[in-house]
Amino acid sequence: MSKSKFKVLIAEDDRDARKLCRDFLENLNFEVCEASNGTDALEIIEKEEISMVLLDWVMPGIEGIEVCRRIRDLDINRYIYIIMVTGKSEKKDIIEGLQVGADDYVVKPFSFQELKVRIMSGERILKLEKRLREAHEKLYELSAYDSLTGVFNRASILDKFSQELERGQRIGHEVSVIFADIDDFKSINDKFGHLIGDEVLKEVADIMSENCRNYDFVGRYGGEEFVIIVPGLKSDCACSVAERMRKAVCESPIHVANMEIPVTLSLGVASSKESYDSKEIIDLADKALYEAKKSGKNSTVKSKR
Ligand code: GH3
Ligand code: MG
Ligand code: MG
Ligand code: MG
Repeated sequence: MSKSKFKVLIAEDDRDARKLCRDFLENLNFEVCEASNGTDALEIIEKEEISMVLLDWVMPGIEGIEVCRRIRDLDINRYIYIIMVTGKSEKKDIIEGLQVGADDYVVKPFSFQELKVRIMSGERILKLEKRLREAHEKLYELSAYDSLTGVFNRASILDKFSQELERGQRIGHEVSVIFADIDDFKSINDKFGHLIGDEVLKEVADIMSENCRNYDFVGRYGGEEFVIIVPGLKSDCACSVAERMRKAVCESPIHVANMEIPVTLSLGVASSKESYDSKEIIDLADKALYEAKKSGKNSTVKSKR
């Protein structure tokens, strides 16, 4: 049988009981960690990717019930399945254990047969949770990124822009935006075909991503238009970023399918100095871009408001 992907923590102060549980879990192919008190248990949970905890109640220092409470207060993006395994067997104990967040409750002395089926039921929940989390991540990717170029799509780049504007306003940072449009892209399509045009779009998106900092955001606004959010930069500095991108694109032809395709960009830059309204700033960057087109393309223009 292959090793289970889930790591189980045994939090139990009795050494012999811990050893018995470890052997038992290893026989079931789980990866196992041990803690002999609540403090160590919490430390391990913070550091390691623990999926399930077999949690004793009575332990020196922080007791199991408090450990359980604190696990549920953790800000983590996966589920930890908790089985209280304890000598405390009164109804009120069981109620309290489940109330603070245990998923299951096993009273000592227990049979390993019983523990096994309870662990299996926990494993079913964990597998289900993992599948849901992965599906959720996949959906997020599909909904946030442009499927052709891999950069943010229009909706999410506008979202990022609003978030960055809000953050910039809060911490007193200017946020600049660059609007970039491929020059005469229609004629690239006409001359080389739509599929080659698609490849050019991907290459241009890659070049733009390579030429900004990793806390900048590149997005496809539509067709052959891109938006780059540059937080913390005044518009003059953002113009330098825009110029760097422009030069990186135009200085050597783009290679697609053994062809060399010369590509140029026109860019417009505006910043939060002019407005804190995202639509207004984008409109200003768009107007600057229009100026760049009017004055002969392959250039960067800063908004002059
Ligand atoms: P300008 O320099 O004024 O920007 O001229 P242009 O030809 O780049 O601009 P125009 O708006 O006339 O044409 C844009 C073209 O981009 C037309 C459209 O077919 C093409 N386009 C839009 N989206 C895609 C896409 O996903 N793939 C490809 N291959 N072409 C696209
Ligand atoms: Mg104990
Ligand atoms: Mg264009
Ligand atoms: Mg355009």
